[in-house]
Amino acid sequence: LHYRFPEGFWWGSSASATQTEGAANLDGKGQNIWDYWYEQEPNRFFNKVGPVVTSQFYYRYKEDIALMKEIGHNSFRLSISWSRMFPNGKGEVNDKAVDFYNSVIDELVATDVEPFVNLYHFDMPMAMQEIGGWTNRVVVDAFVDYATVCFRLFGDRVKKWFTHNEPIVPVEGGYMYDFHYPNEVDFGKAIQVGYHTLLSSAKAIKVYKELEQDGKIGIILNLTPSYPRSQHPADVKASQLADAIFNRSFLDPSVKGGFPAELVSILKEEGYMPMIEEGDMDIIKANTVDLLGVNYYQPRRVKAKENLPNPEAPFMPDRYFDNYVMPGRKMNPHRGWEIYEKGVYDILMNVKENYGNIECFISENGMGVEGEERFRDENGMIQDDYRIEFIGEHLKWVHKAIQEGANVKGYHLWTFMDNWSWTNAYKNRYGFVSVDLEKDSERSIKKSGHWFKKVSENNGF
Ligand code: BGP
Repeated sequence: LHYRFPEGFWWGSSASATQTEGAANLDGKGQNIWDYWYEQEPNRFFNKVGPVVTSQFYYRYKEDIALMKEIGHNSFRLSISWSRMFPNGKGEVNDKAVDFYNSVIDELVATDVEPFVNLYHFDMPMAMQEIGGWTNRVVVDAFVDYATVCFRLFGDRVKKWFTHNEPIVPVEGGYMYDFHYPNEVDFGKAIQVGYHTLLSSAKAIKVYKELEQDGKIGIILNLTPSYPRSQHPADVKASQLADAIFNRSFLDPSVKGGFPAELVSILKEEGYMPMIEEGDMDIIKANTVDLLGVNYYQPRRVKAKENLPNPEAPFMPDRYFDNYVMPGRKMNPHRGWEIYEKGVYDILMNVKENYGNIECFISENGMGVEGEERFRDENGMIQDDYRIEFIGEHLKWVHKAIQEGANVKGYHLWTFMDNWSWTNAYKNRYGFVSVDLEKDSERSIKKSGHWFKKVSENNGF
């Protein structure tokens, strides 16, 4: 073995409710923003495939959990659907949802696959969006009530909780760059949404601690390490600003209990400070995470604006920097994302050095590929050697970070099985397990799944 990982390393994968469950209008589930958006604008979605056509985890979770075990998972992250638990976002809990999540959790525990449970994965209940979603503080309290019910119902068996997955994404997608509902471009709302999401996380953590359930609670952040085009001070400054806006905006308050000073000063200067109530900052300060999930897909390369920003134009971060495609980099052509394996090491070392070496793990990393069916061999197995290479090359850097003292506890691939992916629907496939939509969602383990089993069994490769 060249790369041996610490004893008890978490090997597994992650997924989310909207992307895998299906049964989107069954058993009392309320609509969430994805169900609604698809109903309104199916053309936005690749091949017009909507969130009802997913991997049918709702019906097939037993089979799926057996497959997880078969490919060496000792842990798996799922999300609970807020709108399944509370069809109106608040009020009466839906008993059928409670039964479903109880059964899933029991099955995972019985199979020795530890459940990691996330509470919010981009899936705002429509009833809450109608009153403004995360722009409205009432929704923060509704989320905390929902979280509290989940802790009470499932906390006896779930010992790893997460408040949010990639909270910057609904900010960017919903209020800056038009790829999540409500797809408005409004930087003031974007900031308020980001702030309220973070506050909801701290408040949920507070409740969790008060319940003394003997588990850990964290947040999952998509960290995109920022690299300047050159060492020219303008490029370096642009890259630092991108880092403050897209990484440290959530990383600093989640781990250190306060917002980065650069971010606060630019928001003040631009007149975009969110509404903060008295006492909020104390809650944020006192309720930081125990555990940090790091999703890593791609770096961010940044250069200074060639033309100075127009001071009259409404503020958007990209008024201060340009994203920069570095020539000659390895790309994933299906997703248009750069593949830069060392980025994962840079993040982990940054967490070690600047964030108190908090316990962390890779909570997502993966490679979406279009048209994988063409790699199916005569025995029906998808020969995804490119995925094995992708995972292996990232794991080498994770291993190096651990050797150098980073407190990294596990690696979860995005994702367990091919699933429905926001506006990209089923275009890019990410799973260890393929889902054949033509054949009643038949599952089959890809070559990478068999490879991962060995990695997990040997605790290295
Ligand atoms: C992350 C999300 C996942 C997943 C993944 C792949 O941002 O947490 O939900 O979708 O990215 O991205 P995509 O499906 O857009 O290719």
